[in-house]
Amino acid sequence: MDDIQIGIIMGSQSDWPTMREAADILDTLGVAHEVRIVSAHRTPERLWEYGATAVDRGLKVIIAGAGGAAHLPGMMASKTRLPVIGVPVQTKALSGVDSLYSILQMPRGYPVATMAIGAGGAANAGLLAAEILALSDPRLAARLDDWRASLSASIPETPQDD
Ligand code: RP5
Repeated sequence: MDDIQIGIIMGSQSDWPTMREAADILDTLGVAHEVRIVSAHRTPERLWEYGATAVDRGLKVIIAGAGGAAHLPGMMASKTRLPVIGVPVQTKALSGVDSLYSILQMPRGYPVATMAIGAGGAANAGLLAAEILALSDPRLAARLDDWRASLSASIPETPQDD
């Protein structure tokens, strides 16, 4: 694998089962990445440090997942000009709609590319990050094309009985 260009961050250890989906897809595509717990509320200095150094460390895209009052993706977008992809983690109380709205409704000037709630959203965050890197990496672009063709080929034309 090449230099680490994608950072996956999440607000809590409890987000990892969801955010692992992003890491797994990047592993499948052979994209180097790092994974960190960075909480907007519990470790604000860690958040600030991560955002302040991300460009100089060579990161190109940040995937940020959080649940509930999910301020991590937006705060990270306020601290770095790198593209931030937000993943709303599903919550027990409000099923992740709280996470979704917290991440989605950014003020003009500080975009966060917001994915769907939960594991599917995390997987898509990994894919979107890889697609961004593939704009300037033809070998990764070829691997993505293969992955997409393989997914397409796995879908049957007709439904089967159980
Ligand atoms: C958020 O609070 C985290 O992103 C997590 O989704 C949620 C609950 O965190 P824990 O109480 O499980 O640590 O900050």
